[in-house]
This record gives sequence, C-alpha cells and structure tokens, in this order.
Amino acid sequence: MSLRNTLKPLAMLAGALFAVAPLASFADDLVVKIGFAAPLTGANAGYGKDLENGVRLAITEANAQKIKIGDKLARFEIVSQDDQADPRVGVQAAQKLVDSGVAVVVGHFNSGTTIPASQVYEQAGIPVLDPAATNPIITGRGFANAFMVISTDAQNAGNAGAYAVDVTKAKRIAIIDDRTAFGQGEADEFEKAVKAHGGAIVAREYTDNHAVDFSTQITKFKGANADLVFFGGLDSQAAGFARRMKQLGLNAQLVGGGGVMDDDFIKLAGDSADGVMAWEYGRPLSQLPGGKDFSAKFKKQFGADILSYAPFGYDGAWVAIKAMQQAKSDSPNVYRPVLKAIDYDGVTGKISFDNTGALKSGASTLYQVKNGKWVPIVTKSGV
Ligand code: ABU
Repeated sequence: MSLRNTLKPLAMLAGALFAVAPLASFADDLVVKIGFAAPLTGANAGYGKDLENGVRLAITEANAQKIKIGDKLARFEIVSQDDQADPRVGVQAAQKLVDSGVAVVVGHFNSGTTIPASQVYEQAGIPVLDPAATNPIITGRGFANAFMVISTDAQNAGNAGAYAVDVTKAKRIAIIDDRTAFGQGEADEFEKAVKAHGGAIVAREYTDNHAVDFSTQITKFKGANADLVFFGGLDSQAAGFARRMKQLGLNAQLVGGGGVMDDDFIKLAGDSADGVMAWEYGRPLSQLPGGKDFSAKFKKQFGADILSYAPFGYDGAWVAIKAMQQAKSDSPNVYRPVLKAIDYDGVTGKISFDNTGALKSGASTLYQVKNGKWVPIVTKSGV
C-alpha cells in the first residue's frame, strides 16, 4: 500500500470527525431568539441604534458566560426589525418577530409603535420588555405580556408638573406637544400634575412630529405672558423650539419631558440650550453602581458613547435572559411567571414589576444645561 493510500483512510476519519463534532455540539445548544424592534432609519434612528446596541451588549455577555437553560447551553441571537417609528410598520415588524419564532421581544422605542405592537405580542403570548416607550397605556390595558423596565410618563411628566409649580414657582404655564402618543401623553400628565398642585395653565398648543417652525405657538405663548413652557416631544424638535424661543424673545423657562436630555439636543440647540431643563427616566447613570463600567463596555464594543436609552435595552434583555435561566425554559408560558416575579439588580437600578407589568420603584431625574452640559438637579422616586 502506498503512503498516500495508508493516509487516505486516516484523513477521511479526521474529516468526518471535524465535520460531525461541531454539528453535534450545536445540535445540543438551545438557540434563543431575542426579538428587537425600534426605528433604525429616519429621524429617531439614533435612539433605535442606541437601544439595539444595549441589547447586543447583553447578548454578547450572555453568550460569553455560556448560560445554561435547563440542561442546554443557550446561544442567544438578536432578530432585529426597523419599525421606522411608524405605528403601521411597527405592527408589521411585531408580526415578523412573532413569525420568526422569537422567545421574547425588547422594544419598541416610540409609544406610538409600542401601543399597537404590544397587542400583537399579547395575542401571540410573547412577553415584550419595553425599554423606552413611556405612555402609561402600555401596561395599563391588563396585558399579561407587557413589561416596562422604564418608568412611565405619569411619573416623569407628573414630577415635571409638580416641580414647575412647587419649586420653580411658575405662575403662567404654557404647554406644547407633538401630538404623538408620547408627546401628547406626557403633556396630558404634565397638565394634570400642574392642576393638581394648584398651578395655572395659560396656553396649550400643539404641533406635529415633523414640524420645524414653531413661530405661531411661541407668539401665542408670548402674548399669554408665559413664564414656563413644557415641550412634549423629542430632542431635535425641542432644540428647534429652544432656538426659535430665543429668536422671538420669549423669556420663559423651557422644560422638556423624556427624550430631550441627550447630547443631540445640545448640539442642535447650540447657544439656546443653556438653562433648558428636562426630566428623564431613571437615575443618572454616573451615580449608579454599574454605570461607569457599563459606559466603558459600551464604548469598547461599539466605539460610540451612549446616546440615551441603551442601558434600558441592556437591562431589558438581561431580565428576559435571567427569567429564562431561572425558569429553565425559553418557553413564554414557563418563564412568564418567573419574569413577573423577578427581582433583578440592573445597570439602571432594581427591576421588578407591579401586577400590571409596570416598573416598581422607578425614578425620574431633572437635568439642566449648564455650560453646554446636562447637569442632574434632583431625582424623585415615584410621583
Ligand atoms: N419615552 C421617551 C420617548 C419614546 C416614547 O415614549 O415615544
């Protein structure tokens, strides 16, 4: 037998082993699909990518930890959908995630997409961990599968209203919102709280979430002699509003709700940013025990700083993973009760849910722009 013929059976055996061994270990693994949906294109894409990166970071870590679910090694995979911040596309994105066999969803970003999409998840029996959308309706409909790892606008905008009256001592308050489920929802909560604390609303106006000119509303606010304006909407529009307020000489305290306190607002508002206040969900990351470490890990993996809600995306994914691990199953019917009862120390703080799926003991923080930076002023737990 030639040397070539002697080696041939050995080579075949080695080839067979290499071909079969990895397949055998993959066959034993449990692939767990984690669905994610948010705007990944369009004006809100920055928020969506930031959130997605938070989820990706949790998945990278979970896979590195070689987590077992029951007796199987779990391999977590993200299945990502761009909902374009559009409620109709959001529902389609939710259905695609359901059809692809995800075990859980972390998403969406906008209240306007999360409200209808969570109905799709409810019907499919798949839990959704909401890391950013804050209209209280999301967990207010008695759904068994809707969970929020972020506080609601009843709390955040409620605190804004109380503070405007009790601490800022505003006497003539004006409100504008972008007529989205988020902007209008938080403006309503702000108004309720102002009235409950004995404050006076002198004007309420609205725009839409694509508008770039706010001259009409600002002129009305000037005519009403407003001393504080609450803006219900997101960072880029709030920045345009701040600039126009300055140009038109409306000398009132501008206060934003959620989605305003980020670096994009400061870049876009320029000189007009100084003194602007904004209420954001949770505690300042820099003051949380795992905050610095999270920021460093995020920068290392993505080469970018956190924009806004990435820590909530990260916590949402980890809470789901922990629930599956504790339940020893990725089947929603098995891990849902564990998720409902979870008590998890996240990077954003303690995560546990009340009987509606809303975050228990959430906080919100008031920030103000000072010398081109957002500075935390006060943090409130509850309303
Ligand atoms: N909560 C901040 C902005 C996202 C939303 O609720 O639409």
